[in-house]
Amino acid sequence: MRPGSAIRRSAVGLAAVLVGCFGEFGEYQTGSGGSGAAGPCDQDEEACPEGAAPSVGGSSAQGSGGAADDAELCTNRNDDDDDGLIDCEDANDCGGFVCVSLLPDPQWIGPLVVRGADDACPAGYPDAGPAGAVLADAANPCGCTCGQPTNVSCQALLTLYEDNQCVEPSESIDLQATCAAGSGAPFASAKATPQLLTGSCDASPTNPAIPFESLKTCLGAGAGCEEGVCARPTGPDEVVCIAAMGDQPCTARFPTKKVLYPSPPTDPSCSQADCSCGAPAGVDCVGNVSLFDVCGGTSQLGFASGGCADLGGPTSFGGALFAATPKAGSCAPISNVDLTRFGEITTLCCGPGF
Ligand SMILES: [Ca+2]
Ligand SMILES: [Ca+2]
Ligand SMILES: [Ca+2]
Repeated sequence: MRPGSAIRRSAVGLAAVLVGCFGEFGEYQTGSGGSGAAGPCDQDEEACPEGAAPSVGGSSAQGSGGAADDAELCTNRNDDDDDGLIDCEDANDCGGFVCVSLLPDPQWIGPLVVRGADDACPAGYPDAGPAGAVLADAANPCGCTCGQPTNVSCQALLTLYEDNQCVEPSESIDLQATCAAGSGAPFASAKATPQLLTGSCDASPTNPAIPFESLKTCLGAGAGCEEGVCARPTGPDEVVCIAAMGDQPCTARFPTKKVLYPSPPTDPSCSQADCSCGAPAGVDCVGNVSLFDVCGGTSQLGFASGGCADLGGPTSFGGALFAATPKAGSCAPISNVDLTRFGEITTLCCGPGF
């Protein structure tokens, strides 16, 4: 029985594999983190025979009758028991583990589970992944809000029909608040479709007092799978993350983004350049079309935008305008922050467990 040598060997092997496979993640600590004084079963549930408790949060009690010498560890990318089978390939020893394909490309590592900075890593997720501080409820330390839309104007596409039920279009005119000349041709019905012409919102960057929380991640990523990695199932209630260096977009599988800062930014110094607003959306441009004999002349008739207006017989006009009183609407805030100015950040993308 050489439990100490088993742990030492697996830790060294894992360190080499992680540095080689994950490149920039080589800085993260690898290995089980144990002293080597206890047997594999005491160090890490992976060292025990599998199959009884395939959940991260589950008990580590296996009652297997003691540690095997050089037992297979299921997430260390080594063939620990020298039977030619690595991690998930070693089905007898790693039966509670599954092959999962979770990583969008090789720059990501995972699966990771998140724990408090001082908490222990759970069984099956023995290795230290990225650690640092995250915002409790956002990815970005600079807030961005948008005021109500201002300088809003609307136009309407006026379509004229020869019939009286808006079936046979004859011509179309863009109408705004100033009178546009008409062709003088007769028509029997009309429809005005309003749309937003101009408008904008003022952007307000904020530099809020943000609660950061310190966390660590625990990596469970073995080998022996044709696709993906060998991992202990977490159960659906566990939050599982993947991580990559820098500011990265998240995926549909792991939609919740957290930016992991090496240390909490004490002074984000958010400025106007960090925040802008999208075009107004949802503005109600409903209004009225007025038809004139000539522009500047007397109003001949009017109708509301939206539906078909039956004008009660052949009608012609020399000028028309659209008057709207735009209401409501809002602009989406756009963050322009380059998060990398806060140091060597890591993106965590998190989603439900498996
Ligand atoms: Ca192994
Ligand atoms: Ca093996
Ligand atoms: Ca084996």
